[in-house]
Amino acid sequence: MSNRTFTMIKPDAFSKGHSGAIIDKIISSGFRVVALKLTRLSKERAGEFYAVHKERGFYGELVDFMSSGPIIAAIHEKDNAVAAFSRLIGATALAKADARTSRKLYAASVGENVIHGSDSDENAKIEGDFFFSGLEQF
Ligand code: FUP
Repeated sequence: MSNRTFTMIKPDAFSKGHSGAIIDKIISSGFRVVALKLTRLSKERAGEFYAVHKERGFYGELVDFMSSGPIIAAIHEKDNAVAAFSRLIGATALAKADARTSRKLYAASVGENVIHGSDSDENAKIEGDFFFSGLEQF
């Protein structure tokens, strides 16, 4: 089991003023910051990141949304990071998201859901590499 996961704090978290509270929760829950940057995704890069969903009906909307404003991309470290982080942010289906998770508190819909968390160790590595390189030094 890997101890790293990858996250993006999404454009809706910024436009609604929740990005600071979301980061605070991540850090106070014991996730160390391995790498973190404020950046933006072009439509092309957003499409590439979510390429696995390109046949889905929501793909165009997802790409437009993810390229609509700033994001924070980060790699975090903690024991059993992928599962622990998924619990912290709450389920994609909001009806199933636990109380006090960032998604339950701030998400407007299944699409505008304020934060991404990797769903497997393999994807955490792929997604981290999509934004950061040369992390061997950390
Ligand atoms: P997650 O693992 O929580 O990021 O969720 P998924 O991989 O299932 O979906 C990726 C992104 O697609 C989600 F962040 C939101 C978006 N999505 C929709 O917009 N509509 C849907 O019906 C399902 C997912």
